[in-house]
Amino acid sequence: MLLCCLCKSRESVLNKQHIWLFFFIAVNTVSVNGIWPMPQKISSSIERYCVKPQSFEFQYTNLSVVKPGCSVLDAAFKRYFKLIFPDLLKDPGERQSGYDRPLVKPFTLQVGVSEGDCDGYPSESSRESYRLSVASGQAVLRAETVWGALRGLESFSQLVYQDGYGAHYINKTEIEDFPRFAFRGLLLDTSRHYLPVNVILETLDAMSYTKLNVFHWHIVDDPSFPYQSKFFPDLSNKGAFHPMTHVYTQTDVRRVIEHARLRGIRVVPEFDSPGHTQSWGKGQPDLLTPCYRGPVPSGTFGPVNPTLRSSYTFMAKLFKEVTSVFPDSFLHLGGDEVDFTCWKSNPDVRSFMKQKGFGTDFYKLEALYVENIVNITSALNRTSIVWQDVFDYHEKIPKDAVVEIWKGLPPAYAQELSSITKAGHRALLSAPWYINHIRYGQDWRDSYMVKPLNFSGTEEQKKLVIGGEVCMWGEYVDATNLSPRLWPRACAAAERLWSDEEQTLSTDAALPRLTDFRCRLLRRGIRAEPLDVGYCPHEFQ
Ligand code: CP6
Repeated sequence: MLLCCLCKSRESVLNKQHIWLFFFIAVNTVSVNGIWPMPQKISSSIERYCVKPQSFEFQYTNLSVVKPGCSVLDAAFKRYFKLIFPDLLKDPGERQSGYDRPLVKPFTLQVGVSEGDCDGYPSESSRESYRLSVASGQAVLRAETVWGALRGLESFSQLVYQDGYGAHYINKTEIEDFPRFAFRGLLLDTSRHYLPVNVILETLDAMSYTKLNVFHWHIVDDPSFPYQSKFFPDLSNKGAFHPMTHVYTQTDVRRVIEHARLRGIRVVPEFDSPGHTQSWGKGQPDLLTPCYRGPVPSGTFGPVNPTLRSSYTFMAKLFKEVTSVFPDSFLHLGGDEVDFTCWKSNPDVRSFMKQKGFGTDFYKLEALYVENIVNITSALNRTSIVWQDVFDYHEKIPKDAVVEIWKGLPPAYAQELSSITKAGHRALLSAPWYINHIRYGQDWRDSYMVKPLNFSGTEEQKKLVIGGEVCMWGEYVDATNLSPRLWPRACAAAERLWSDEEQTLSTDAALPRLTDFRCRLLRRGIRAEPLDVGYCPHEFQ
């Protein structure tokens, strides 16, 4: 006797005619290993089980240290129910009273977490490993932390597939999984264009689907200052594109951080200085360096004025606020692309240089500035991340600062990885993943082929590479095109940063899996662009 996976009535036992139908459905249903990024270890069988929304349940195992009431997992169970059964519009109450309930054997996903905190934030040391075992009528997911359980729930949700008739199945499967790198980031730039909070939240959703775990929020820059500061409200009142509609209020920021937390995503803000600060000057009059044309001020401004005490007291107060709002232990200080032209033109800066004995070496001045704000950051108990420029110009930065590489093609960034880690710094790689750059064709293949540890260095040096980031700079990106530009292209880097390199060497092998995953993204409401000619069973409406 075969049980029917779609039937709702008591006639759920198949007759002979149905068996042919069953056979037809079985051979017409492709069950690919749909998990993206590829788990470290997975074995699956053609034995499959039917999963029905009417009788599917998440449960905490008896031994689980975290129990019902755990904010992270309770919320995740609700989300993943909807993701697993996307076309179920019925409310959960109706599920319980389904008339076929007594006949249908429930399928449960038992989740057990061995050490437990549900109210904290994911951090650089969060363990994200999990084990998942799917057998008849039951699946078991075990993880050390709720963050690992979230990764396992995502994998479980991707194991469930539908046949052409809409019935849901899952194959017998064993998974043992953990990330290759701890830091798997995505940079969004909300200064070149304002991104509405909902767009950020949706991006966080998609990040969790692909196991990216750090949202690097490049929140302010030259064109606009949308962060609404408690201490310095004029920064956004005068520096945002619009003081009311194009700002992130304290409530907005808290929503983003909580949405991210519930998905195991860290939020690392970047307040880039001393360059890239034009918008700051509008609301903080003496912060930027006045540029001179000959002996007179030209009316334009340059980087933050490194010669004034007031610049540092301002930065200290701003960072004190920022670290009280953003709980992450990392703070990105920027430090990239400092243009010395304005400093050179300013007579006060020049006499400060003389007094300090810097001669005409403006890198020394930049170094002094960065040293000061790194110290401010350390005093607030935060780890600094800086762009590679800061390291390249031999400034004194503490060993615990993380250096992010953004320049160059393969040999150049490999060389940079080598020298940064040789100096004992942790390194973060983003140079090969500037996916705001687009070109015709399957450009995700370039991102996929990156080998982050392919540089000359000792094992100790390789351990200092904490991961990488996909960067979506915003000059040509706003809410209209963010999603299709990001997805599925960012998935290539996400797999490179999570999965075992040896098992994911071929882009040709990845293509059908990524094509499948892209359809899943569409099914989940993410506007992911196509990889090539073709169609999805459920296309974007
Ligand atoms: N903004 C800031 C940018 C860039 C950087 N910093 C950038 C530079 C070159 C390219 C893309 C982005 N737009 N603040 C460099 C880290 Cl190709």
